[in-house]
Formats: sequence, structure tokens, C-alpha cells
Amino acid sequence: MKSSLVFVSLCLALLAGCSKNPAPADSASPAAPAKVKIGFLVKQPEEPWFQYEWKGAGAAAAKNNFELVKLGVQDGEKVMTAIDSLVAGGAQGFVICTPDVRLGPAIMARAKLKGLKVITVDDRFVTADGAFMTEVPYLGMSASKIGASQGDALFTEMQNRKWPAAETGVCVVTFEELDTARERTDGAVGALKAAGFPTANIFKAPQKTTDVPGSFDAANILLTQHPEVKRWLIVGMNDTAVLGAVRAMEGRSFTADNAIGIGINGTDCIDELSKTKPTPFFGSMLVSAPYEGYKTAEMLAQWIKDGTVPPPDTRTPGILITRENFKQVLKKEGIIE
Ligand code: FCA
Repeated sequence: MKSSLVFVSLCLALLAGCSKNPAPADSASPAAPAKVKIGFLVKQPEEPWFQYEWKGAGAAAAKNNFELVKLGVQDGEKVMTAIDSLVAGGAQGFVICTPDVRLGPAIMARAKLKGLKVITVDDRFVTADGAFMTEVPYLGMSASKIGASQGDALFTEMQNRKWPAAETGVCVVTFEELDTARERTDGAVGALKAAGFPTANIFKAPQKTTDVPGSFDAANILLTQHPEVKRWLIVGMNDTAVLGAVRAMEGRSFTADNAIGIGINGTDCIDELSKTKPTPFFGSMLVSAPYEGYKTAEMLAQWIKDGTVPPPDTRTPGILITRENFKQVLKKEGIIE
């Protein structure tokens, strides 16, 4: 018993020594390929959307046996520090939802210098003149279409309640400096107008920041300007944008009976839809965050491993969830248990 224990510890010591001081590689045998290691950088790590993207990326890493480093990059400085730390840690690339799409050229210059491959997710890099950097592979939602579905769903719900359009206002919380956000809100407004909603009753409320306080403030200003509107529809680029407006409406005594909000993402409204008493937050266009995380991470790992270049532009669809079906749909998506 004693001798076998000694044997085991001897072997372990040898193994430990080996990994610390690897023997010089035999020049005849090819170098062992380095394990694939990638970063997944997101602009708002506090938003459930991005946590579910990370979850999906983690599943891809477990399945395909690569290493994943999850980093929050709330500003340009954090992005640059993250790139340097990835390089120091031996990563060969990263997926990113950038805090500012105009950082694209600077991020790509740094990545190229360090030999890293890059895929963008959700928010697409733009050049100094605002053109998309189509040379960087991108995966994101079909923004205009999903926005149009959001507008159509709001119009349908308004009709279900027999609200006259002439007596209804639309609060459109906008963030037009971000293309995917502008495409979504333009899509919704386009659909409402196409359905016959009067243009004069559609009001934009620009948010300065893309969090709940940002959309709360934007909607509050609009509500002060339009005290005559007694019933509201609420549009925004994501759940957070609509949630802020919902809170602002509630502050002025609007309820689920005279305000209808539909978000986008489907991940940041789970607590809201779970409330016992319905709020003006009626539903959301669900897009699969776990899928987006899984797919981008997997494409990047494959690209690093065998040179398979990802498609330049991949789009994901959205479906409406409401208080009636969200639990069932989100369970199927693997978003809730
Ligand atoms: C943007 C938004 C996120 C999410 C994502 C798909 O990055 O900020 O909330 O909607 O697009």
C-alpha cells in the first residue's frame, strides 16, 4: 500500500515537472496545435440579453472544447485593455458587441496588429463616414423586420381593444445613433403608418443612454409635452427602452388599461411579465440571445481552427411573447428553467 502511494506521488511529481519544463520539441514531429481560446466582449454586461449570449457561448465552448473569456467592455478604454489582456492570455480572437460602433476602425487596427480574428454581434462596426464595415463578419437580428412586427403587434392589440387611432399616441423611444436601434424603431413606425395609424400622433422620445433611466427620462419629457394623449402605444429598440417608458407612464397614472408597450429581446422583461398584476408592458419580440452567443462563438472557433471564414452577414428572426405564452416559449429556448 505504502509503496504504491509512493509510486503514485512520484508519477505526479514527474508529471508536474514535465508540464513546468516541457522537453524540447522533437524537430521531426509537428508542434501540437494551441487550444483555441476566444474572448466574448459585451457593452452592457448587466443586461440579461448579454448574459444569455454569454450562456450560449459557454455552451458552444463546452461542446467544441475551446476556452472562453467573458469580458464587460463599457467604454473604448475597456475594449483596448480587454484586447491586450486576451493577447497576453494566448487568445486568438474575440466576438464583440461594442460600446460604440464608431470604435470599429480602432478596434480592428489593434486586433490586426495582434493577429486576432474578430466577429461582431448585435451592433455592427461603422467607418468614420458611418458606412458598415462589411469586411468584419457580423451576426445580429433582422432589425427592420422585427421592428415592423413590433409595430404590427401594437396595432393589432390597439384594435382588439377598440381604441380609435385618432385618440391614441405612439411613444417611440429612439436611439438613432445606433443603426440596429434606428432600423428597429423605423420598422415599427413604418408598420404603424402602413396599417393606417395617423403620422401626427407618432412622437419620438430620444434616449441619451440605453438603460432604464435613459428611456424613463426620454418618455417623461414626451409625456410633459403631450398631456392631451389619454392612451399610448410604446415602441423602443429593446425591452429596456420600453420598460423605462412604462415606468414613466405609471408615474403619471397610466396602467395596462390605457398603455400598451411591446419590447424587443424577450430576455429583459421576464420579471415584468411575471408580475401578478399586468403592467403596460404587454409583450416582447423574442430573439434568441443564447443562439446568437452560441453561433458567433462557434463560428469564430472554427475560423481559428481551420480557416473557415464566417458569412459576412447572418440575421436572426423574432417572435412575439406575451404574458400568455412567455413561460412556455422561454423554457423551450432554454432561457428559463
Ligand atoms: C443592441 C441592444 C441590446 C440587444 C442587441 C441585440 O445591442 O442594446 O439590448 O437588443 O442589440
